[in-house]
Amino acid sequence: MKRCAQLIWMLALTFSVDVRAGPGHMHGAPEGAPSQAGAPGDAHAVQHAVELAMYDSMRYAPSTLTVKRGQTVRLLLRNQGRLMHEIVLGSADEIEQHRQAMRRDPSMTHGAASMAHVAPGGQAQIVWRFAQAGTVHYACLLPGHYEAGMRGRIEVR
Ligand SMILES: [Cu+2]
Repeated sequence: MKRCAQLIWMLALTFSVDVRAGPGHMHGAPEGAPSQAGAPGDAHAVQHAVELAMYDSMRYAPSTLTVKRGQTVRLLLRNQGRLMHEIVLGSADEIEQHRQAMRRDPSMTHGAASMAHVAPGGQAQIVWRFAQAGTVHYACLLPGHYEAGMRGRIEVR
C-alpha cells in the first residue's frame, strides 16, 4: 500500500499545476487511496455532517471532532479567510508523507478523495467513512500553515 501511495504522489508531481492559478484547478478524483484513516464514503450513506471552518489565523474550527466507528460523515469545509487553505485527512504517517511531498513541490495537485483545496470564501466537502477506532488527523499542508498550527484530530470511537 505504501508503494501504491508513492506512485500516486509521483503521478501527482508529474501532473502538478499551480494552485495559485485560481479556484478552477482540478482535484478530487472519484477514489482516494485506501487509508488506515478510512475510505471515501458514499454520499447517499451520510449519517453525520460536520462544518469545519478554515481561518487565516491558521486554525480550523473545530480542531477536534468525535465520530462513531463505521460512520459515513460529510465534512463541509468553509474557507473564511483570504488565503487558500486545504485539508488532508489521514493517519499521522500519511500526513507526514504528504507534508514532505508538499515541501518538495508546494504546487502539487490533490487528486485523492481524502483531500481538498478550498479557495478564499469558498467551500468544499469530503464524504468519508471512518472504518477504524482511533485518531484520524487533518491538516493544511500549504507552506507554513501546518507549522503555524493548522491541524486537527478526529477521534473515532
Ligand atoms: Cu491553510
